[in-house]
Amino acid sequence: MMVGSRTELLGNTPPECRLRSAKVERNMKTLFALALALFVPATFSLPALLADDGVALAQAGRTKPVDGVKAAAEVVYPAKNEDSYEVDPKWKQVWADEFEGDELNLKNWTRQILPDPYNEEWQQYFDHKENSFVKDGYLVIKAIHTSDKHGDDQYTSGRLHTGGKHSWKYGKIAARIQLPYGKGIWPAFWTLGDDITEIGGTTPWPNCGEIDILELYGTRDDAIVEGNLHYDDGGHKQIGAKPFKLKKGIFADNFHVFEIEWNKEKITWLVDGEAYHSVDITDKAMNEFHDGQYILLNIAVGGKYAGRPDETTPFPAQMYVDWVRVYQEK
Ligand SMILES: [Ca+2]
Repeated sequence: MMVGSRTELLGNTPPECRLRSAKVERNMKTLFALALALFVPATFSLPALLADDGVALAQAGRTKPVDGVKAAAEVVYPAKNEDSYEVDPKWKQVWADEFEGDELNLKNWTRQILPDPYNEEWQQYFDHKENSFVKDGYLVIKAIHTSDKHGDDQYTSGRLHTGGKHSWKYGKIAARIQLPYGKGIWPAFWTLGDDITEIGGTTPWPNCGEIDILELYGTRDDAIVEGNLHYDDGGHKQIGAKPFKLKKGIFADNFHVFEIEWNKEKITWLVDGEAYHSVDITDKAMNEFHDGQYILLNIAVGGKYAGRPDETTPFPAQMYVDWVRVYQEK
């Protein structure tokens, strides 16, 4: 999910300056694009000029409309497919939240408040109960469009984490999730090092390590998920797991189980029990992945990696989480 790219871009300025700089930089970009638009031939479209590099790249990679995007009416939350998850007896469950009852268990989770997030994302994270709540055995996260226009700060969303409450080193970290979909929607199930400065620790990102168990970029393809590792090796390093593509339909159609198996040698990513990628973590520079990590769940909207939502994007974007479980080897 890339926590720290704002810091990376803007260096060691105090947080307040960084927030302001990011906004000022964005406004300057817009003004420049508007001024330019007055003088360039009509073959250049204004939206194309306004798009930042990440979006331009994401769009350039698309040679045809996104596969499988459906009208909101065709996707039903929660889906009714049965939970057939089974775990090998070598694993012992050490923690779980099954999301029973009517309230989010605050002994497990914190609703993070983050009104000006990372990666030029457009949503604001709040602790509003309409953005994250427990109902009928599910944790529901909703990204809500709060105006009739698209742009920065026009959406509220939920970002939940177990930081400061529960973290784990090694094991199997799994969740059964029905994902949101649509252009510019970027849901994730992921982990961060439990000593990260963001929650009051002493280790800045990416030195704390980040394991993306699941990311879906709605702008690219709602049938593809991917995993990523972020760490420090004399600067930010990233290793991407090869993407996993569904044979049929999109991830929003049904619940799927997303998980990693993590030991001192490697991290393996699985979808519905099928292992699709492994990364060796024995390199000395990857010490981040031999320490405690806590779990996060969120829906981002827009951003330089995920593209921008528009009138084709269904809102609210919804993520239903049936359970999150952590196992360790017996
Ligand atoms: Ca449940």
